[in-house]
Amino acid sequence: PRAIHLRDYAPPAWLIDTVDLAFDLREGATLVTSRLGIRRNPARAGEGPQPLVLDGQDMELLTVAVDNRLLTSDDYAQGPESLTIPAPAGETATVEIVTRIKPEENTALEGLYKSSGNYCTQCEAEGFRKITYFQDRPDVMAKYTVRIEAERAKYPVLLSNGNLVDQGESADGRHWTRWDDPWPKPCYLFALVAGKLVHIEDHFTTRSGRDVTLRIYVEPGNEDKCGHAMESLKKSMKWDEDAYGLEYDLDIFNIVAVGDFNMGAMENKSLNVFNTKYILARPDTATDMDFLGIEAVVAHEYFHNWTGNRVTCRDWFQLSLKEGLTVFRDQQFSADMNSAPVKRIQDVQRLRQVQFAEDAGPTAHPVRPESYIEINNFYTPTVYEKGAEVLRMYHTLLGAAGYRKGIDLYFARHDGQAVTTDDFLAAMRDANPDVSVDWEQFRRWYAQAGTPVVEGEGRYDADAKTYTLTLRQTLAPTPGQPEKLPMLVPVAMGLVGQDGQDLPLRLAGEDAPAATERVLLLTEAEQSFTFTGVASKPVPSLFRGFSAPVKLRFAYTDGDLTFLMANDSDAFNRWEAGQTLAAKIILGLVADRAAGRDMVVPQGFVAALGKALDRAGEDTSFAALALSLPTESYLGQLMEVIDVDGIHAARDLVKAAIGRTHRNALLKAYRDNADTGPFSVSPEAIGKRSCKNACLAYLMAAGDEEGRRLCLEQFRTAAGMTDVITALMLIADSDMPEREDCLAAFADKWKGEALVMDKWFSIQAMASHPDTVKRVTALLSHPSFSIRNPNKVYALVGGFSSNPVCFHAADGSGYAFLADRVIELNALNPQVASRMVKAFARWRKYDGERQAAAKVELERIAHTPNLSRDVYEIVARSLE
Ligand code: BAL
Ligand code: ZN
Repeated sequence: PRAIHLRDYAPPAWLIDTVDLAFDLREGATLVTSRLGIRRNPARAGEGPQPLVLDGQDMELLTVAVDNRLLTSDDYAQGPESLTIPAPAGETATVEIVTRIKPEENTALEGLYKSSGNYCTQCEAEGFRKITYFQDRPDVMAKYTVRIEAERAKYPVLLSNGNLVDQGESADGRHWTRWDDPWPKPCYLFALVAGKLVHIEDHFTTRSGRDVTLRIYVEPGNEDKCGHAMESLKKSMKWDEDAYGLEYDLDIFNIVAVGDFNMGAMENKSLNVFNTKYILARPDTATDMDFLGIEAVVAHEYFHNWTGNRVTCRDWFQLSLKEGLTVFRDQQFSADMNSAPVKRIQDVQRLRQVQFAEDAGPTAHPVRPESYIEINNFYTPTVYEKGAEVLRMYHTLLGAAGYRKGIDLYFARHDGQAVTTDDFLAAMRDANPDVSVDWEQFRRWYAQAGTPVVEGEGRYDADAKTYTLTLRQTLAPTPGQPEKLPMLVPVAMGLVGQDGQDLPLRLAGEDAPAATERVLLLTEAEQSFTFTGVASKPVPSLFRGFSAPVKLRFAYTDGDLTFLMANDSDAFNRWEAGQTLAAKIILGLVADRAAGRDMVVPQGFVAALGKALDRAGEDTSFAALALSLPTESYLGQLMEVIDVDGIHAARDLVKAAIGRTHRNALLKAYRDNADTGPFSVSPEAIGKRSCKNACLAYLMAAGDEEGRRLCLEQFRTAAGMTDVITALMLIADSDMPEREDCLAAFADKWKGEALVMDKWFSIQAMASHPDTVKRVTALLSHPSFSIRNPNKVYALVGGFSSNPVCFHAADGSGYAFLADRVIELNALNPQVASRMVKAFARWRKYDGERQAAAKVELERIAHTPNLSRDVYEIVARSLE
C-alpha cells in the first residue's frame, strides 16, 4: 500500500459547486444518480486543461455524461479506485454519473449501509467514494440537494442534510423526500438515513430568535431513553452562544441513533448520526459515566457545526484542526456543566492511559501527521486528546480573553473555507500581537511526536531567601523523528509555604510580587527561575491543572507529596501528588517482588489515603478520585519492562491493605453516601455514588465479609445501573461463590438491551481470572454477541485486550485469541480490525517470552491474504 504525504498536497484541478443526488433505495441494488456542477479551479489556472479525476470504490458504474452527452467506456478511464474523465472544454461543466451499490452487503460500515434494517451512512473520512464517484477530499465544498426514494412501509422516515423542501408518493407503495442544504460542505459531512424510526421532538430558540426544531430518531421502543441526550443538546446550543458567540444556522437539527456504528458519532451537517451508546440512557440501563459520555458527545458533535463544518480541514493531515479544537470545546463545556477539577482529572487520566501510551510506541505520530497509508488509522488519541491539550495551551498562554479574540478572528477569516492548523495558529497569533510567545516554537506541538519529559529540581537558599527552580526538557526520538527541538512548555505553578499557603511569586529582577500562581515559559532545554523574598523553604506545585502534556520528574520526597496532597490549592495537583506517591509505592513493591523480597505496604501511604477518606464528605467526587490508585496499564508505562504479574500483585496488595486498615472508615463512608435520593446525574449525586463505590471496591479487595454482603445486596437491590454494574464487576473479579449466579441473573434480565449486554461482555472480558480467555472465547458464541457489531467487538474483544493480566498471559493464549479476531474482522470491517490490532503495538515493552508470543501473532496477521490497508499499516509499523 502507498503512503500519502502532506508535502504532496495540491489543490484540486476542478471545484464542485453543486451536487444533486438521487437515491433509489432498493433491496439488493440501490441506484445513485449524481449530478455535479463543476468549475475549473482558479488556483490552478496556469496549468492548462486538466482531467476530472474522481474517487470511487466498491460500486458498479452504469453511466457517465458530461454536459448531457453520454460518454462511452472508451471516453473515460476506470481504475480500481478512480474514474478519470477527460478535461471538459469549458470553464464549467455538468457531470452526471449513475452508480449501483449494495448497502446490504456493506459490513465495513463506511459509505451507505444497513443497521437493523435501516439505511444509514458514514462518510468521514472517505466513505462517500463508496456511494458515488466524487472528488472525495475535504477541500471540495459544495451545496447539496438530495432526493431519496424508498418503499414507504419499510422506510417511512427518509432524511438527509439541510431542510426538507418537498415530499410525495410514487408508484408501488414508494415515497420520496427532497432535501436542500444551503451551506456548502465537504462530502464527508453528507448523510442519509432511511428507516422505520420514531422520534422525540423539542425546540431551541437561538439568541437571535431563530426557532430550531430538534429531533432525535431511534428505533421504536427506545423513545424513553432519549431525554438526557435532548437536554444535553439544548445545553450545548446555549453554551456555544454564551462561551463562543456561535449560533446554530438552520431551522432543523436531527440526530439519528443506530446500533451498528464504527465511531461514537458523526457530525454530518444538521443530521448527526450517533452510535446508540451515546444517545440512549435511562437510570436503570446507563451508568453515570454513560450519562456524562452522552452529554459530552452530543455537545462535541453539535460544536462541530462551527469547528469542522462551517470551517473545515483542507486535507486530512489537518484533522486535529477540527478534532483537537472540538474536544477542547467539549471538555470546557463538560467542566462548566459538572465539576471542573473532576473533569480535568478524568481527561488527564485518559490522556495518560491512551495517548501517552501511543506516543511511547511504534504508532507515535505528531498531532499533525506527515503521512498516512489509511486515514482511518489517524482518528487517534494524539489527534484528538493531545490536540485538545494544544488548544488548552493556547488558552493558558493567551488567557480566556485573548483566546476568544483568536477564535473570533479565525471565524472572521475562514468561515466557509477549508483550512490548516497553521491558519488557526496565525489567527491566534495575529489576534494577540501584544503577547510575547514564540509561535514558531509553539508550532512544534503540531509537528513533533512524543511526550516531553520535564525533569526538575529546586534549591532553597535560606540566607538569600531565594528559591531556584531548574527545569530540563527532553523529547525522545519517535519513528521517523530521530532529532527533536525544545518545546515551548507553559508551566502553571505555585510555591506552597510551610503553613500550606501559596507564597507570592517574585522572580529575580521583578519589582512587586506577582500573584501566588503564574505561568512560567520553559523554552530552552534547561532553564532556571529564581524567586526572591521566599521566607522559608517551599514545596513547588508544578504544572497546575496539568498545564502541558508532559511527564514531570521532580525529586519529591514522600513527605513533600503527602504535604501537597493535603495542602496544594490546586485540586488537580492535590490529586496528582497522591497518584505520584501511589505509583512510587506500588512500583517499589514490584521491585521488591522481582528481587524476591517480601512486599510490605508502607503504613505512611496507607495513612495518607486514610486522610483523603476522612475528607470525603467535603467533595465526594474528588474523594473518589483521590482514593483511586493508578491503573495497571499506567503503572506499566512507568516501567522499562512491564512486569505484568508484579504490578497486578503489588496493586492488589495495596488495595487489600487499605481495605483492611480503613475498614471502619470505608464502611462509614459507604453508608454515608448510600442514599442519593431520587435519581439525578447532578455532580453531587454522581459524587456520592462514585465515593461509595470506591469504598466498596476497597472492602472487596480486602475480602471483607461485610463488604461482600453489601456488594451482593447492592447488586440485587440497587435501582440504578451505576451501582448494579459496579457491584457485578467487583463480584465478577472476585472468587465469591455467587459469581456465576449473579452474572447469569444479569444476562437473563437484560438480554433484550444491547447496550446493557455490552457491559456484561466487557465485565467478563476484563476480569482477572485465570479462565478469562476461555470464557471470552465461549462468549463469542453467545446469542447476544455478533462479530459484525462494533459495540460488541469493543466490549468483548476490546475489553479483553485491555485486560492487563489475562491478555498478556505468559503462554500467549491472549495474543492468539486477539490475532484470530483481527483476522476475522479484517475481512468484515477493517476499521474495527485495525482498532483491535493496536493492542499489540507496545509488544516490545514486555519480557522476552511475551515478546516472542506477540511477534508470532503479529506475523501471522501480516501474512493474512487480502490484508486491509487499515490493519497492514498498524502491523507493519509494529513490526518495524
Ligand atoms: N468526526 C468523527 C467523529 C467525531 O470526532 O466527532
Ligand atoms: Zn469530532
